[in-house]
Amino acid sequence: MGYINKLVLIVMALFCGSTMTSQNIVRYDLYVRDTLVNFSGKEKRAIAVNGQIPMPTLTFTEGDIAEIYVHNELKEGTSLHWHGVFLPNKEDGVPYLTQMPIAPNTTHKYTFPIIQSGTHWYHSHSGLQEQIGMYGSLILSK
Ligand SMILES: [Cu+2]
Repeated sequence: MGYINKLVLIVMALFCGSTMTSQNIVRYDLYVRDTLVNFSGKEKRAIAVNGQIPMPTLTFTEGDIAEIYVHNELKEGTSLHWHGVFLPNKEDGVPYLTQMPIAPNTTHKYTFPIIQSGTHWYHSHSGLQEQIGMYGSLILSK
């Protein structure tokens, strides 16, 4: 085998290796629960995810595969929309358009490859859930 052929093989092996190591599966589990907040002397219903408002900041690196498990512990349907993120349409999180609502006491898995970088946000696309706590940051690094 010639020197050039060997070089081509080595370069290809390096390239494939780096491609494979960049395809990390990054998993988050989000537990969606009713809660009460009191910001002004009066208790109001709110929704906490993993016990917090806003929802947890999700961090990914370009090239990752996102796996986000949504555990709906509400008494109503929910959904998550990944604002401004390029993804397969079925993962877009718009109830009755790209999926059915995530039913109470069920788990839904969103999965999509991260093919961009930037600071984004994600939110519920069901009713007024976004306004009462279901919004969070999405950090996609280079
Ligand atoms: Cu949005």
